Formats: sequence, C-alpha cells, structure tokens
Amino acid sequence: MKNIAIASLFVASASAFPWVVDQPGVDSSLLGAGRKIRRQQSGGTQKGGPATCPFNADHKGAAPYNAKYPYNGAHDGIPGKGIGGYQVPADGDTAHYYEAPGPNDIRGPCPGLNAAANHHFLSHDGITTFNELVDAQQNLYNVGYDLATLLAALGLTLTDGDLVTEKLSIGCDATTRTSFSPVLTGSEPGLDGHNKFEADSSLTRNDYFLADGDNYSFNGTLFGMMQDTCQGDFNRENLSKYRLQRYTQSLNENPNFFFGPLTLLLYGAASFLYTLMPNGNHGYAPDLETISSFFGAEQNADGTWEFNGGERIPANWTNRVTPYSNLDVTTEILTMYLENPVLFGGNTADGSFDGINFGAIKDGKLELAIGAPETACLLYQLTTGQIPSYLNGVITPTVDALSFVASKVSPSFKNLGCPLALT
Ligand code: HEM
Ligand SMILES: *[C@@H]1O[C@H](CO)[C@@H](O)[C@H](O)[C@H]1NC(C)=O
Ligand SMILES: *[C@@H]1O[C@H](CO)[C@@H](O)[C@H](O)[C@H]1NC(C)=O
Ligand SMILES: *[C@@H]1O[C@H](CO)[C@@H](O)[C@H](O)[C@H]1NC(C)=O
Ligand SMILES: CC(=O)N[C@H]1CO[C@H](CO)[C@@H](O)[C@@H]1O
Repeated sequence: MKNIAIASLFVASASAFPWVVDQPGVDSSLLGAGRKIRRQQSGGTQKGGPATCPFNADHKGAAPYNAKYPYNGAHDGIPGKGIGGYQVPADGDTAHYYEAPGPNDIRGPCPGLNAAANHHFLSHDGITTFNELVDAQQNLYNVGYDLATLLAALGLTLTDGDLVTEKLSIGCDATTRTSFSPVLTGSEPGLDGHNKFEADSSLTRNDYFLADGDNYSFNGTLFGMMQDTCQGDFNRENLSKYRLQRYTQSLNENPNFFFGPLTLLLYGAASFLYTLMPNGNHGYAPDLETISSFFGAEQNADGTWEFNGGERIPANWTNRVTPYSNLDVTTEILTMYLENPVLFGGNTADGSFDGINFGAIKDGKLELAIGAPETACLLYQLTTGQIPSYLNGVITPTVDALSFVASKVSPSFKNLGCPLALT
C-alpha cells in the first residue's frame, strides 16, 4: 500500500480562521491571530430560514411499498435485498409516478432526494424521516444498506434534523414540523443549513456568500459549465476536472470560501452522477439525457440551461445492479480527489488561504492510502468526529447525536475496525 501525499497548490499563510484556534481536537499550529466577524446563517427571514419556508398542511408520508411493487424489499428502515437492475418506477405503480412539487412543498440542494420526493419515495412535502431515507435510497437507487443508513444519519445529525421524531427537512428550516419541542431543540435548519452538510463549490449550487444565502437552488449557468466540461459524459475523470474548476472559481471569487472536511461529501455526491443515476436502458452511460432529467435541467433555444420545475427519474430507467456501498463511495471520493488534488482550508480575512488539520487531512492535504483500513472509516468519522465548520466553529456531535449514530449506523461499521464513538 502506497501512501499518497499531495503537493500543495498554494502556500498556507500565517493568518487564520479565528474560530479554529481554541477549538479542542483541532491542531491550530498553522493558525495565527486576526479576527473578522462572519455573517451567521441565522434563520428568520433569511433565505432558507423558517419565515420563507413553505408549509404544506397536508403532510402525507412516502407512498407505502406493497407486495406487488416491492422494489428492493426495504421498508421501515430494514435492509433490503440489495439486488438492482429493475425499472423504477415499475410500470403500473402509479403511487410512485412523478408529481411536480407544488408551492407548499420543500425542496433543497440534493437532486437525488428531490427526485425521490417528487416520486413519493419520500414525503412529497419534503418533511421526511430516517426510515423513509433509508428505504428510498435502497429501493430507488440501490444504495447499499450500510451507505444508506450512514447518509441518512449524516443528514439527521449534521443538519440538526430531529433525533426524537427522526424527521428532517430536505430543504429549508421547518423546525415547527420536524422538532419534538422547538423550545428544547432550538432551530433545525434542514439540508439548506450552510457548512454543516451543505458546502461551497457544489456542482450546480451557488456558494452561500456569493448568492445572498441561497446556495441550494439549481443554477443553470453552473449546470451549463458542468456540461461544457463533461460534454455529455459525466464520468469520474470529467467530473474531477469540473470539481477543480469550481474549486478554483470559489477560491478566486468568494472571499469567504471554505473547503472543509465535509466537502469530501461533495466528491461523493459527484460520484452519484456516474454510479447511481445512470440508466440500464442506456447501457449505464452517465449521459446528458439522464443527468439533466435528475437535475430538472432544461436547455433553452439559445443554449443556456434553466430549472424546469422538478427533478425527475428518466423514462424507462433501470437502476444499478449491485448495491453502492460505503467502501465503493469512499474509493470514488479518494480517486476523484486524487485526479485533481486541492488544498482543504479557506480564504482568510487578509486575502490569503489557510490549510487545516483534521484526521487524514494534514496541513490542508489529504493523506490517505486507497485501500488502507482507515479508508473505510472516513465517512463514519465525519459522522462522529469534531469537524471544522466555517460558520459554526467546530461541529461537535452531541451525546444524543452519538448515541443516535451508535444505534443506527455503528453495527454496519463494527466489522470494519473503525474506532467506534463512545457515548
Ligand atoms: C440521506 C441521503 C442523502 C442526503 C442527506 C443528501 C444530502 C445532500 C446535500 C445536503 C447536498 C448538498 C451538498 C452541497 O452542494 O453542498 C447533496 C448534494 C447532492 N446529492 Fe444528495 N443526499 C443524499 C442522498 C443522495 C442520493 C441517493 C443521490 C443520488 C441519486 C444524491 C445525489 C446528490 C447530488 C448529485 C448532489 C450534488 C448536487 C450539486 O452539487 O449540484 N444524494 N445531497
Ligand atoms: C449562477 O452562477 C453564476 C456563476 O457562478 C453566477 O454568475 C450567477 O450569478 C448565478 N445565478 C444565480 C441566479 O444565482
Ligand atoms: C470526458 O470523458 C470521456 C471518456 O473518458 C473522454 O473521451 C472525454 O475526452 C472527456 N471530456 C473531456 C472534456 O475531458
Ligand atoms: C421504453 O422502453 C420500451 C420497451 O423497451 C420502448 O418501447 C419505449 O419506446 C421506451 N420509451 C422511452 C421513452 O424510451
Ligand atoms: C444573488 C443571487 O444570485 N440570488 C439568486 C438566488 O437564487 C434565486 C432563485 O432561487 C434567484 O432568484 C436569485 O437571483
């Protein structure tokens, strides 16, 4: 096994992220003084906040599965068969046919979950649950049970979904509907919450600070840029190039750019274009017809792209054959990253860039051997570790979050030898 050290693209400067310096568990030897007040995402009338978040009084859960249309057989959070290669939605399963979101339905930064909600694999109003997420990922996309539970747990714990009701908004802050007690839990920002799960340099979403807080809506200009780079083949190599392009753009244009450990998840999300979205009836090619349907992207006569109002499973779509596992996605994350490595860290107040230290990230460089035992634990560590986060200092999982992860996810990871979180 070869250890891979990545050459710096930038020289880390002495000045720093003011909030990191005193945080426990963070090596701040790189960091110096210099404070700047950052704008906080604070709810209220802010984009993505509770005041503007749609409210659908008619909350219906996901369409139930039945014996006639069982898909992978996943229901109520239990493992399904993990055998894909079937058509979704099945012919005749009208309960899972496409229904465009209405003005009262919540949608957010994740095309995979938005499409699932539009097809009633998740609650159509966008207020979903842990079990719906685990079932939908398996039945619709043939995500492996290990990864499905991990992503659902990440969604609930990192974005402050509710660990009692196990509810989560797939977009804006809907605390009144997700929380068992808004007074006790405080606000639960949902998947739009910036720099928890949602990060800068997404494929098709604006950086938070560049868009007045709207980093979750589809941006047709960015989709067009992605297509220009990929030319209708959204494979790993092409998407790695596009990820570098987006990184460079954010670095140059966004004075508050922060590329922290959670952005590893953006490489995972990018891999979904060529691992989860491809259509068996198109020979599993990650082609433009398929990808544009899942993103709800439509091309205008002048060549520009815009949102058509709904992410949709393409017609005649059959899902992947083998389950997409935790190890599969972690290998894709590392491989895509290593094709065009960049520094982890962020732009600082004085206009320089600082690298960070966290786990396998040393001085901004990710040093991890593909196939090393720790590799399998990478995503698990993101769910249980203290993660540097730009706006919120360091995200430290609460005891409740750790015991939630322990009950839902740890059994899958015990055998991998990952250091289990203590609660
Ligand atoms: C419980 C499971 C999941 C959660 C909590 C989740 C959450 C998220 C979040 C918060 C983002 C925004 C990241 C950012 O741009 O900063 C995102 C992006 C994305 N997700 Fe998901 N996701 C889940 C499962 C899936 C699945 C199953 C698919 C694929 C079919 C998918 C496809 C994507 C893609 C392609 C993006 C990138 C969008 C872009 O950058 O424009 N996700 N997801
Ligand atoms: C979309 O992204 C482009 C490129 O980053 C940016 O110039 C533009 O302002 C964005 N458009 C919207 C509506 O946010
Ligand atoms: C995209 O990937 C394909 C297949 O690997 C390759 O032939 C093509 O040149 C790539 N496109 C660009 C723009 O790199
Ligand atoms: C779907 O597949 C059927 C049979 O395989 C075919 O007749 C039909 O034209 C296809 N429809 C689309 C939209 O590709
Ligand atoms: C500043 C900016 O780009 N704002 C955009 C955010 O996204 C909404 C659509 O969701 C646009 O209407 C704004 O112009």
